[in-house]
Amino acid sequence: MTEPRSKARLVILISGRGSNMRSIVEAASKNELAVDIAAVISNRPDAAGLEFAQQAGINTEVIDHKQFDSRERFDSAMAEAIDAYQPDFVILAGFMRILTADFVEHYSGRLLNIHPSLLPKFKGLHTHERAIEAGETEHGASVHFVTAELDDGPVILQARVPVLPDDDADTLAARVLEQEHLLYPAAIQKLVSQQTE
Ligand code: NHR
Ligand code: GAR
Repeated sequence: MTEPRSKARLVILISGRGSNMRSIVEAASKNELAVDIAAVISNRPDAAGLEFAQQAGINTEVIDHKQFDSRERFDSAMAEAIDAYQPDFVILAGFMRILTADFVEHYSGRLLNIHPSLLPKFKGLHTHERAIEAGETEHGASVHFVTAELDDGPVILQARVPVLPDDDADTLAARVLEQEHLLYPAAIQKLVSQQTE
């Protein structure tokens, strides 16, 4: 008899609403995604997603970036908290702080982000406004490995949506977000199944 292989462990980093975190937690609880969620960590004490995670029985922590006098010290505190959970993957899900090169290197090949654009288009913030402004007819989201360069790492999976003539940033964001909730669990499952092949 072979020992059952333990599931991949995730630590999820959020800054706000946490709906992508929630889609990952729900996919894991339905066994569509073979992972254990070791912890959810927020840089904002008031992140709405923390409450959902607590109610789901997941370990939560807050590491408030405002309590640190440099990005380096904030990132060191984050890494210490994350490493205590020994994760296989660290998942940025609406995490809004740019990370130092040292942090990114420490999690090389294990650090993922979901970005609301069809990368390499529209790196950075306010992607939906910028896609409409540019007259795009197609927009979407990308799950990518995080590298030191912002929104520049290798893409794992993308989802596409049309931009409709009457769209504003909010209607377009909502259409993209619906796809994000399917995309992120699918991208993580892709990596997890490669890892255990
Ligand atoms: N860090 C590195 N090194 N590389 C990436 O690719 C990263 C990253 C950290 C976060 C997510 C990213 C996105 O998907 C992400 C990718 C925040 C900002 C930003 O400007 C930009 C891109 C992303 C996340 N943040 C401001 C800052 O000064 C703060 C904004 C705020 O707090 O509201 O860090 O879009
Ligand atoms: C999502 O649309 C995500 O792609 C985007 O913020 C939203 C977070 O929603 N991420 C970024 O812009 C990263 N800079 P959520 O908190 O409900 O998952």
